[in-house]
Amino acid sequence: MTGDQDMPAGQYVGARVVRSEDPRLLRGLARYLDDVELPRMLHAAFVRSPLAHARVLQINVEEARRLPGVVGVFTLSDLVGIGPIHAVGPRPEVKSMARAVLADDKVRFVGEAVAVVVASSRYIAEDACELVDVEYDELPVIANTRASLAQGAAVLHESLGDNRIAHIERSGGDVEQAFADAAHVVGISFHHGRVGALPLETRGVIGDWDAGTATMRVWNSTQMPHLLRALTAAPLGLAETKLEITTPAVGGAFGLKASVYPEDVVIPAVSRLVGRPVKWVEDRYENLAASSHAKEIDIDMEVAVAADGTFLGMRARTLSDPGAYSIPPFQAHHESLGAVNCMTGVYDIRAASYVSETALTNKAPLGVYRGVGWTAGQTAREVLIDDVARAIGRDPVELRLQNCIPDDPYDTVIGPCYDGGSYRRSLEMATEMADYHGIRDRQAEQRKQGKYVGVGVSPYVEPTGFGARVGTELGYPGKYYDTASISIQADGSIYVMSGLHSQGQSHETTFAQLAADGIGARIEDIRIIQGDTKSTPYSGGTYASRSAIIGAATIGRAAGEMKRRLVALAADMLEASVDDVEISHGKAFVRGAPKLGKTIAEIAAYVYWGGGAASVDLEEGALSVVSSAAPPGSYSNGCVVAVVEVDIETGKIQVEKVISVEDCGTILNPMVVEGQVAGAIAQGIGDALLEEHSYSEDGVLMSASLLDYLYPSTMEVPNIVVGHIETPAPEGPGGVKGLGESGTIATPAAILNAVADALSPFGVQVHSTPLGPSKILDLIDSAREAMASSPQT
Ligand code: SMO
Repeated sequence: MTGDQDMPAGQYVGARVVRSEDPRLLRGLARYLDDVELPRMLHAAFVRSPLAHARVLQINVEEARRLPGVVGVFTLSDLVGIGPIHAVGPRPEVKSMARAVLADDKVRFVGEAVAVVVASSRYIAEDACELVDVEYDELPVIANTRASLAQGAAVLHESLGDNRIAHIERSGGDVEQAFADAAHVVGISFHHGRVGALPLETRGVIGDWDAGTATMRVWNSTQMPHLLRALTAAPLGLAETKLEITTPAVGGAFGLKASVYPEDVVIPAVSRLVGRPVKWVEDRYENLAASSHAKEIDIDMEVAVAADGTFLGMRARTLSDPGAYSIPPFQAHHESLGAVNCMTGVYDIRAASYVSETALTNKAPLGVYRGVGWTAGQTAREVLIDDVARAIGRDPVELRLQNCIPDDPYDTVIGPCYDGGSYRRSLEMATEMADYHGIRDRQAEQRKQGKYVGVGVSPYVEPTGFGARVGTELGYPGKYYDTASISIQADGSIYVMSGLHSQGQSHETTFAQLAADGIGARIEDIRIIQGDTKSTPYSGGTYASRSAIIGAATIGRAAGEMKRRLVALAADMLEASVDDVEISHGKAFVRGAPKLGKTIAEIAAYVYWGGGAASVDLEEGALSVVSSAAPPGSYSNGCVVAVVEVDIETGKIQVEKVISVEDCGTILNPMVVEGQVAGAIAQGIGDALLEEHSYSEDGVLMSASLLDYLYPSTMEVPNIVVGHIETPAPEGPGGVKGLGESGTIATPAAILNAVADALSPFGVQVHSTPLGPSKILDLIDSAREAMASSPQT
């Protein structure tokens, strides 16, 4: 282990410590939001727009109000002083927006909340929604970004002037010269489809206004309790100290729960109005229609290549479809900017430029979802590189290795400064694990037997931690301080409090590993408290693969300080010099005499009850530590290889094998890393082959149920093989880099490349996601037609 001494090497970090969450989760004992029952609790349901774009002329709620069991029906005009939710452009090229918490004079996408009913049961609330009569005047529907930017297009938000909500440009190196010098220029127009994160548990909110203390208690299945509090306190008209957000067990989030939604404000607001707790749990239609969608983007990308295959330069233009609203904290431009932030990947390209655009449409707002931006950018680039290899007659792996950056730290020309990794080694290791050359050798024979097997590679770099340096490099300048606290109770049991909140990331296990090693405590004495805004110190929350880095930095620092205090106290009790005292497995002792040591419980009792700390400064001896850190963030890297077989009669794609070599620096727990990688790869498979939110030309959501929105199951996800490389982060903490999104970032390109490789006898190019069977058959058909009409055949 290298880097920050805040995190000393110990016995738990790096080990396959069994997840302490699992007994609870696997036996159905975890308490999720919907398990929370409060006395006198009411239930809410939302009236949602069936139209994509319309003026709201009138909302008649009288009949709904008369239904027995209904306690209140509220439209925006009833929510006096509530909202709006602000999405403030983080830079001048991104327009700011304020979103009303229920429809104002217009609805702008199918599923937008127009009114809310509060009733004694969800059933009655739903029935009452049917009785709310909304009079609409339909407006022209902006169905895609082309229509959005067309002359004379209907404008979604008049206050913005037009629909172009963000336009960001950047250039590094002499791009003109690079393209002038090129022997080949190969380009791609790539479309990444609109998908959703689809957590098993949908969103949910409970509001409980406490009139006596004028305090709002909220339960919310968010990824970022403090950030949600910061962004909803003002719309609710409350100080942050008067808004308490408790996050129960969260059943998956993947970015979908890292945005601020109207319901996050409306439910607490109506609880205050009716003076009773109100619960709303999103149903699956609402989840598909009105929770954030993700990743819809067009990418034009071209690469300038020298005669010997050297990449000289790259240009990209992205145009993302963020739907109807910019939603905080990440906002509408996030997809479009993320896709170009990574555009040079693991390649040594000294000239690159991009134009990143975002144009509003009448669809559900785009939010973040595992690998946001990077997925589409990675897919476009890696598919383009396979196109280049085919165009100039080179092996795609060999061409990549020729252009790959060395494993040392590397500054790209368009922002990201990688802190060193295993860019080459991971590509070599992954292709070796996949038996890449063996597959190539067998391909020709298999084709003769009508078996179309292909292999695709996708080396990646993934920004992690959203840190003080990396955030700035990606266009989000800031420090992003996070905090953690550790306190020891009189019996020696230890609270570790973190505002980071797990949605499956195993915080209770990995944070306990970090704290136990840092303090010298027994892991079983540690209790992790996470997420709750009242009991845990300020934190940005868990997104952008930041929990490992932030946890290692903040908990590592607090644990180091706690250890120093325990050693000082033990030295006092043992009448020894602090330099001679060490602490391990919950006991402090003079080196060489462990039998005579003092347990942490004995030290704690000495402090709290024993009138102790006689010769130790009380402040130093206090067994409660708060630490704060703003680590720089990092870049993980690795390589995904996919092997597929395509049935050219049915168009069905079977993913035979996925291999992922993952370098996330110092590994906290290999089992957790493997779980993260496997889950992300499953989502990457869904992204590449199955998942798509589609809208009709008049803006109706066609993928409004799980019969229409396809997602991967065990039948589509093969065994996943993970290889580990550990290149510690040079800037700490403890060499940890963070991971969790690489599978979603890199798998789609590996699969698309494998499919194009399998179908190379037909000359098929694969330039969009998802790749359903009918698309495959169309690609084969049109390739066959082109071959039939071409003079070469
Ligand atoms: S898309 Mo993730 O929760 O940063």
